[in-house]
Amino acid sequence: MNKKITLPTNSSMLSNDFVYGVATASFQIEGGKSSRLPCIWDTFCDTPNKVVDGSNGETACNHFNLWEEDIELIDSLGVDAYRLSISWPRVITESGDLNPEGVAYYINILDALAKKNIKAFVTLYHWDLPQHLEDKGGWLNRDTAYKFRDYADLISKAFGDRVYSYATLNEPFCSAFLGYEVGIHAPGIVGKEFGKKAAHHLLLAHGLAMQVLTKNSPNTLNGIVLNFTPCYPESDSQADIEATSFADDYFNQWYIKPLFDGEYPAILAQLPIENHPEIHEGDMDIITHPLDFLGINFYTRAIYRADKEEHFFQIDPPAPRTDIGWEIYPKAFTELLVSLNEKYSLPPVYITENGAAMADKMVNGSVDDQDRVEYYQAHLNAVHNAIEQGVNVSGYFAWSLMDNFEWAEGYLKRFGIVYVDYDTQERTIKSSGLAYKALITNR
Ligand code: GBH
Repeated sequence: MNKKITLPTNSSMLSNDFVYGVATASFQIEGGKSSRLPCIWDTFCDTPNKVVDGSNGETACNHFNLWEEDIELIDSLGVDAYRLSISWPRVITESGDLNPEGVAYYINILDALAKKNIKAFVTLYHWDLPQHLEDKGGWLNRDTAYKFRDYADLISKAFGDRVYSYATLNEPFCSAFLGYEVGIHAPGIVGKEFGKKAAHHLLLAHGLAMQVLTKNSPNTLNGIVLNFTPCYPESDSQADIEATSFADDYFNQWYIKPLFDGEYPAILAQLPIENHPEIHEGDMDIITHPLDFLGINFYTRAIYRADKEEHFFQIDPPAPRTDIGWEIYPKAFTELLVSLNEKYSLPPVYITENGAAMADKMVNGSVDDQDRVEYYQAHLNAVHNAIEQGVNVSGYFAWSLMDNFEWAEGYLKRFGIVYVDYDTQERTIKSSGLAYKALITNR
């Protein structure tokens, strides 16, 4: 039985102004490794026992060579927009100049999208830091923020008016915490003293890039993409509630509060001094640069209890879960959007990622992923409910266009609405892709 994705007939999400898109990221799909500089994910993949299946981004979905047919595929889904990221090590040389071949690659993509009237949502940093910058300390080195500004400056000038929206960073939480505190993402650095320092340099990089984007590209929607995993207490005991609030400040509010309020959450005072970021005078003014939009990525929630030694303890997610083990809890999506809207004066919000890994089976040439269709249905309803409660949501992107390199999970987890056979590089639109297309085209 083919389930449909439906929304109430009066839903603003059925307006033609609401932007529907699909999203990808450079390292996860491109391959084409030999024509760019090495990045931290190349190094991480080459380090034993970091990526579950021992894979790497050398070929990925071979989008570096197959981009033309992939744009036909995107167009065939009827979407209004495509969110892609630029590989910094593909477009900037080690001496900091533009690499003309790398730039031409993306200009061809942007021009092909324009021909099809597909809005380009460009993310400048989706985790593929040039390795030569990591060799000088990466995001622990304040100078990397200025290197990022220079890259944003050069690339936005080169792209001219081809871009609809720029996001500076994708999910600085992941770069800072997963990359420099627990080390499960590149560059794999471990230590509580590093995470918040990296986070501050990332946010500084964001603010500096916003300054040049506003100047070079005043007509694009310029902003940032943050991920949120809303925190819920296991019980209504005071101790569990306090532990949960600490976790929320540490993982979620840490990245949004400085953007709007110009300060980190008050729990900063409870962190040992050696774990503090190094904040220079004027940094917070740079970080609070006004945003044209806020991108929000949502996948799941997390449940916490109080702990004797640590500030909080995250319990195993209850069922139902996706194939990557994350709980399916769409209500948290509505509650997140409503609570952010209460706490901050938000610019228009775009849901820049939402989706699910499912254990897809290719049977007789098709993938009937009704579980993923249900996930999309429930989460689109959740966005609709938030809009009903006053949140200004302007668009929604499915993560992901196609199955791809799922970071530390390698190619084992599939998030696509299009199936990828990695042996043949054949793409097959899944039932979820067809249902998404029907929703968009029948508006
Ligand atoms: C995004 O990261 C990325 O932008 C994208 O590249 C990636 O492919 C996609 O999502 C899918 O992973 O341990 O239960 O508390 C999302 C990263 C997902 C990190 C949820 C925190 C918490 C799950 N976040 N995760 S749990």
